[in-house]
Amino acid sequence: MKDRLLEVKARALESFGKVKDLKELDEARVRVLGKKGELTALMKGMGKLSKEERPAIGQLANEVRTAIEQDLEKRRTQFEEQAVAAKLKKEKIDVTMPGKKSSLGHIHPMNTVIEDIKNIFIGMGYEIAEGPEIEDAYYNFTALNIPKGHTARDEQDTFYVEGEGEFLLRTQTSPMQIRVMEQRKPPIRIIAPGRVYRSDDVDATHSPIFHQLEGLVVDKGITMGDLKGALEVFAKQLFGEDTKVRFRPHHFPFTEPSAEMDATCFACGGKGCRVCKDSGWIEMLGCGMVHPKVLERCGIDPKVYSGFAFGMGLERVTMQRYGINDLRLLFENDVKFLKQF
Ligand code: 2U9
Repeated sequence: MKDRLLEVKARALESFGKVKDLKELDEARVRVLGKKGELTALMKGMGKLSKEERPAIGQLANEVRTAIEQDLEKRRTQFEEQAVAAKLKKEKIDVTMPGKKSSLGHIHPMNTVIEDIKNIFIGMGYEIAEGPEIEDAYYNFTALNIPKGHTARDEQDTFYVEGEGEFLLRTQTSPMQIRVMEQRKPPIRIIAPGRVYRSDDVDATHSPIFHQLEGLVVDKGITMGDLKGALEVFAKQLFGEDTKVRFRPHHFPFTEPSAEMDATCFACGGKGCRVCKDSGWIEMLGCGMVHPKVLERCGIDPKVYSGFAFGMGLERVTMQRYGINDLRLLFENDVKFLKQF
């Protein structure tokens, strides 16, 4: 029995020395210490020993078990330490490496222009009015003195929405101002920025979806002088204090008299350059005194109140301000283009 115990111990320690990982070590452990293990089987045979042999053999058996368990523990620890070392090596973080730069986003140039223009008019006491993009034809045309049959109402210019009544995608933000005049009595000072729609094919200067900003002032004693003064201040604050403006007679159904306002080219100061096609002037917006019929239809007495209004295309202003020559760049979302701003 003594020889067999020593033989089991030697064989066990030798087999533990050959295993390659924790799994194989556990399999070797079971072969020796498991229910059907070699040492377990030997220990079960202890009952056959004489009373005189049992104490010495029993002590040797315990020494053999202890030696085997200690060797197992030593190797288990080695494998676990190797595993930790390998993990640390694999997941090593070099804290001296430069951090990954998270790229910051950029505000779209259109949004910069919209915020700048809103802030200029808020500084002059205007409020912001916003409203639906799907509009009733009444608010988009009739209330603006654009009667049925007017070319602006043609389908080749306007997106109509199928269904009850006559609904469409608004072609200008003016309907919002009609709604305000119906709901509030003067004094009114509002600007209405927003997306508008016209049936146009996309090219360098046209898009079926574009952005407009319109303004409306209604109060007692408002004159064309107030219009020119407010819009001159606007142009100077947007394009610089040296900017000059001029007004050219024009016609809109919703204003009378009407005008178009040009500003001196911000790129050349009015000397003439490629941006302004050597004219020295850039067309900025349309404007005029609100037509009395438009006031009347909203329940505002044109004999007591008067007002002025203006409207501008925001893509146009953005392209002028940043020297962008193709409208499509503003909505193709090319990051290389947008990160310049
Ligand atoms: C009400 C009464 C009058 C808004 C105005 C313009 C002149 C104008 C165009 C500029 C370029 C539209 O984006 S664009 O194509 N607009 O020229 N808009 S006066 O007049 C109004 C608005 C609301 C109740």
